[in-house]
Amino acid sequence: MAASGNGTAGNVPGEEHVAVQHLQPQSKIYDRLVSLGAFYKQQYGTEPEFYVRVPGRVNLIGEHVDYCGYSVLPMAVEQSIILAIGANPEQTQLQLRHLDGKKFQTFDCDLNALEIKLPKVGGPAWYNYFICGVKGIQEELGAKWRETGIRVALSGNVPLAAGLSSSSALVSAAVLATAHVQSMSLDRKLLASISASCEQYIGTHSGGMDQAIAYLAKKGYAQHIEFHPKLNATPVMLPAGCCFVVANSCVHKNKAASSDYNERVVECRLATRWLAKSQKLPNWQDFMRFKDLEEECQLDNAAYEQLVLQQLKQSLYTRDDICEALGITEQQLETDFLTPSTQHMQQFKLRQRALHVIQESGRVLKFRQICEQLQRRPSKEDVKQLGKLMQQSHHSLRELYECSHPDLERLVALSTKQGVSARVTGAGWGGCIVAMCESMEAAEEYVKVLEA
Ligand code: NG1
Repeated sequence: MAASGNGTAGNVPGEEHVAVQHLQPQSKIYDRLVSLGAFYKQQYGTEPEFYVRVPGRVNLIGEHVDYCGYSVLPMAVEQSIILAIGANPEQTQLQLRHLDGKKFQTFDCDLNALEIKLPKVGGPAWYNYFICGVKGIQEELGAKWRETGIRVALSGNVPLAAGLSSSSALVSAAVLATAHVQSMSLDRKLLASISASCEQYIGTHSGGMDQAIAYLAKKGYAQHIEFHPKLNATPVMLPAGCCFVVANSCVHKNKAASSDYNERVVECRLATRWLAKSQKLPNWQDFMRFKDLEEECQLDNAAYEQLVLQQLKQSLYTRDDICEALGITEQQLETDFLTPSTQHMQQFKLRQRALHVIQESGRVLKFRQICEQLQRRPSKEDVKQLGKLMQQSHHSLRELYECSHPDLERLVALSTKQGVSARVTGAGWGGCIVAMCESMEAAEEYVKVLEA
């Protein structure tokens, strides 16, 4: 069973279901499946009933916009999480075994008493991501949840804390596996939404990009994923001949162990509320996401940018500034806007964050449009435009969103020197860049330079 690739049509129009496939010995991942199956048998003394595979992803453009309601353009990578699963009706235990047992400790707990433990310092232990997924299905099923134990063996090769969505691949895999054990219908969009909601138990107030691409990726395409008015994915063919290279700075950034990501989420929510008030909307207190405000005020991208420049100042906002302008108390600021990990925030950058989000959302639409144009008629100039959009995205992430890292900058500088357009991919502050090379040969040369 795989949460990427082509799905089978469901019974309900518009639904696309995860395909349940038979193991193909010629498949690229067959060897991984066989060794994971053997590990499962060694651990539990019986064969697994089924496998689940969920890919990591690389986002080509549209960074830090999903939680503001805007669309993104990711694609799946080959690296994936694979689970071998079996139900155990005799008891109600969740049993987790990682193939790399030296790094990832074994975990057992009762499915009726799931608890996600978030440490004060450092990131959560790996099995918490799995628990999120099981909890997501438990909540979805409510009284329909069937008591049965779940045995799991896991193999993963998505680089950790590298912006390639290893955490969401694990959460989404747990959701898919649990849904199948519970004989639920495997509608991709529903499972993607459940996965996005339940990953919030980890404490990161992320959008739904990673979980959406985990379920909606299609071989040979990037996906333009929209969240508004509802989750939707449109396959986008990338320009013929171009090669996208993902390079890891090897700086680990565990989002759940820092407040950087949630701080940006908070600033975006505050900026939205501030702008909504400036527009004298009767319901201005309802707005939390830039996209909803855009729709309400029927703003196009340029008008939105102007609004940000007119209404938000460059310098830092204090708590007092915010409370006074929004007519709220400090306590309301803490309960309505700040998350548990951002209670310490004293100052906020609103204009810079808002500008990035609005401009980046425009770049995603342009990127898709140019890709579609390129399918109709090849043009070197258009390919160059795609590279420019990636460069602008990176510049904005560095300057306005402040989520780059000196080692990422070194990679980007090396790329520019080679005439290759590159940008940080994923949340940033470390992790990977994605670079666009205009031919396979150029990519080979480029990779040699990076390796050197
Ligand atoms: P990564 O890079 O995998 O941590 C995070 C969020 C995405 C998105 C990007 C930035 C999670 C699970 N994912 O991805 O939703 O906001 O950052 O574009 O937090």
